[in-house]
Amino acid sequence: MLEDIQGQIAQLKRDFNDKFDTISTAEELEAQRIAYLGKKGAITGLLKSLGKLPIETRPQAGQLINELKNFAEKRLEDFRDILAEKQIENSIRNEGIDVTLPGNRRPLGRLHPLTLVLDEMIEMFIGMGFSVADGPEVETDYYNFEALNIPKNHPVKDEQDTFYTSDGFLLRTQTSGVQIRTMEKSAPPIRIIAPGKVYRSDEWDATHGPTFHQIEGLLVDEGVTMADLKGILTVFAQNILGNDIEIRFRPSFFPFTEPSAEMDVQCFACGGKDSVCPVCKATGWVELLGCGMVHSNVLKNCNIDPSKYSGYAFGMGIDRIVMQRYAINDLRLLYENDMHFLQSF
Ligand code: 2U9
Repeated sequence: MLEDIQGQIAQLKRDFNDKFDTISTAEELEAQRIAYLGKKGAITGLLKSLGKLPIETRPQAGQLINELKNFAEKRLEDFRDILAEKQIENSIRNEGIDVTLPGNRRPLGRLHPLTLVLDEMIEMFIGMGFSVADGPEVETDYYNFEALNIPKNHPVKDEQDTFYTSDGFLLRTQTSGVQIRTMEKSAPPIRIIAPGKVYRSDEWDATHGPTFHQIEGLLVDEGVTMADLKGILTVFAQNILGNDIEIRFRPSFFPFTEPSAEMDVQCFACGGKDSVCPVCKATGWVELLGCGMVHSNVLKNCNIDPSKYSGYAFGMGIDRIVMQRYAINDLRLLYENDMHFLQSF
């Protein structure tokens, strides 16, 4: 009797194994499970028939059938994993994705040349004890002009024509409103720089545009003189252009400073030696910035007593310095976001 059962088990195992050759889907695998291990399955049936066997054969037959059952369960489980793997492979093949191809690299960004130079200058002034102040680019006439001793109808407003909104605001032509607000809020000593974007109603050409960048500085304290101003600007020029650079101050006029001056540096293109140099137009000098002692009217506008305090201020355009530093001959290159151009920095 035991031999009969052993024969049946061996046959069942062969059938069970052979069927796997025809299984290729999860549904077919489930049908296989039901056919052998379901309620009416072949292995389940064999287990149920144990009761009809002579009592002495039952333990050994039971063990053999249970071994078959465990074998079948394990084989079904393994095949489920194989099918899942095959399914992933198929879907990758059908979608046409080659996972062995290298990924798309995102190009690494870098700082814009204007930012590079601006950051370098900010570092320098921070090193000399200045703090960075910030303010709005959309301004009122008061903070951009009137507080700076530029009354309505002053001729300088022609040179600094800008963009006006219909409700009485304007795009700032200088960052000076930042310093006015700082003076309104805090008492001297004040030592700040105001870097940022400014606007003028200019058409684009190689050296002009409706937007450019400035850095302005302001120091207000007791006993500040023009000598302090010359000292700090000389150190600044030496830091960006080298210790051997020649500097000169020329008298000038700004409504917000008195006296006013412009600072020139020796032409760094020709060193003053080229009689046809296009950078200095053969003068040997290049204008770097404007400066002066803060006008007493400006101090008064901010409730600072000009008989007790004095201050100096300076302002310079960054774009022109960037163009000189990197030998860029057209301002528009700084604003076109051409990747070939920007990648060279
Ligand atoms: C306050 C008082 C005074 C800032 C100054 C200049 C001279 C100057 C120009 C340089 C080139 C602007 O970018 S540019 O066109 N600026 O020449 N700016 S003094 O004077 C101030 C600022 C704020 C309260």
